[in-house]
Amino acid sequence: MSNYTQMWSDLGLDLQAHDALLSILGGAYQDIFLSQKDRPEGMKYFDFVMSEVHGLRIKELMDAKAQGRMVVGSYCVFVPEEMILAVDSVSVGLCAGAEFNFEGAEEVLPRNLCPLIKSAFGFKRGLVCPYVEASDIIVGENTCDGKKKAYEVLSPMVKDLYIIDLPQMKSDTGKMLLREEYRKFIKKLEDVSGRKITFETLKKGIELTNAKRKAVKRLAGLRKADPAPISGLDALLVNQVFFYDDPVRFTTSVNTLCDELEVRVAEGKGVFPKNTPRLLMSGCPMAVPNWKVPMIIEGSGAVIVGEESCVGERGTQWLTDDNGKTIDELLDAITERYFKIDCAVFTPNPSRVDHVKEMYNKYNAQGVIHYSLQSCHPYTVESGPAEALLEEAGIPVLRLETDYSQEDAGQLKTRIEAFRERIETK
Ligand code: BJ8
Repeated sequence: MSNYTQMWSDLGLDLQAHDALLSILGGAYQDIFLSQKDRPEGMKYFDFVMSEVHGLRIKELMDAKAQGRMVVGSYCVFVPEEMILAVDSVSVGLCAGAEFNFEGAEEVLPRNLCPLIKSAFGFKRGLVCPYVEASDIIVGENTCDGKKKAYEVLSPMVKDLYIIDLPQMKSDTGKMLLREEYRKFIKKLEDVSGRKITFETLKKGIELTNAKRKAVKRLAGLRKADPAPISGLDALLVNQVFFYDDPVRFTTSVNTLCDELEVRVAEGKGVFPKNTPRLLMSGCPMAVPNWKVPMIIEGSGAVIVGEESCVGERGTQWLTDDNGKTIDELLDAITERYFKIDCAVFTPNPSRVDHVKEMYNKYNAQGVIHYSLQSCHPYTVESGPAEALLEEAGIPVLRLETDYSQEDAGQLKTRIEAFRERIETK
């Protein structure tokens, strides 16, 4: 990596802590990703992105800011990237997936909060995330109680925290609330950026975001093949980079990767032998660098063939209809699109289980691993009924609840191996 010390210092990072974080990340990446066999050549681009995730990409953000563009950070797939692009701003995902500075987080938050929230606070309070520090606006959202209340604590720590209120039920009034909130969000973006959203810029924002989604959907479709042409770890990485990278470059790179995978599929080549047990992941999002469970699964002789998650298909499966003729019609289409997201904060939330079933069949999976982060009430509570419904439909389920530490790695491995044996003998 080039020397970005001055840039990090200008952003106010704690350089020593940041160096320590990068060194842990680099080591983990080497062990988990670069040690995989028969990786597609197209993953080299994503290796490069990860090697420069706090370097070149941040430099790009700083260059964009110098040209008068805003950086907008967010923690949830309910924040419409289309709108951020429509004011010529840069959208970055901020969800943190590492157990870093939890002591610092626990000084201002309860200990028994989900690790995703604690990680975001650990990064902020430890001054190690250049994305947070580069953000002109950070967008929070009223989803789970943990995030909703934690944003109150975060607000005085950041430059400009804006909250989108979200409905909790898929009702007509819920949809009206979402539409109104998105209208207010447009106003906020316009006020801070000093740019007006026009029909043309919003349509362009939709097209760019849809292109990204189409590319990752194409990648998902290729994972139907047996042998799997790409590991679940690498596919997860692509879905993680989705939130950070330049949208046009990301789309091109995913499509290049897909071109290569199409050849692999045609030639019957894969990263695991044919008939390797195939698993679907479902549950909480896995933010960078939360790779623990996929690493254990694929190290245990199974392959992950899909992710029913916000870092995965829950976040990307729907396109936004771009046929509207006015800004209002485009806003309606955006609202329709986002209102379909079946996050467990909604009650009831039946379409999520339907989607798991659909993915299970589509990707020829043999079992589902339901993944909940500890203290995540929405997904942990939903996991029981979800398991019952899936098992009733003949779909084997393993429910896991874990955090970002490595302490339970041995126990997880034992349970995952037993589950793999169960689906192999089915
Ligand atoms: S749309 S899943 S990205 S809220 S894991 S913080 S729910 S306690 S991340 Fe999410 Fe948006 Fe929903 Fe998706 Fe709370 Fe659970 Fe923690 Fe979570």
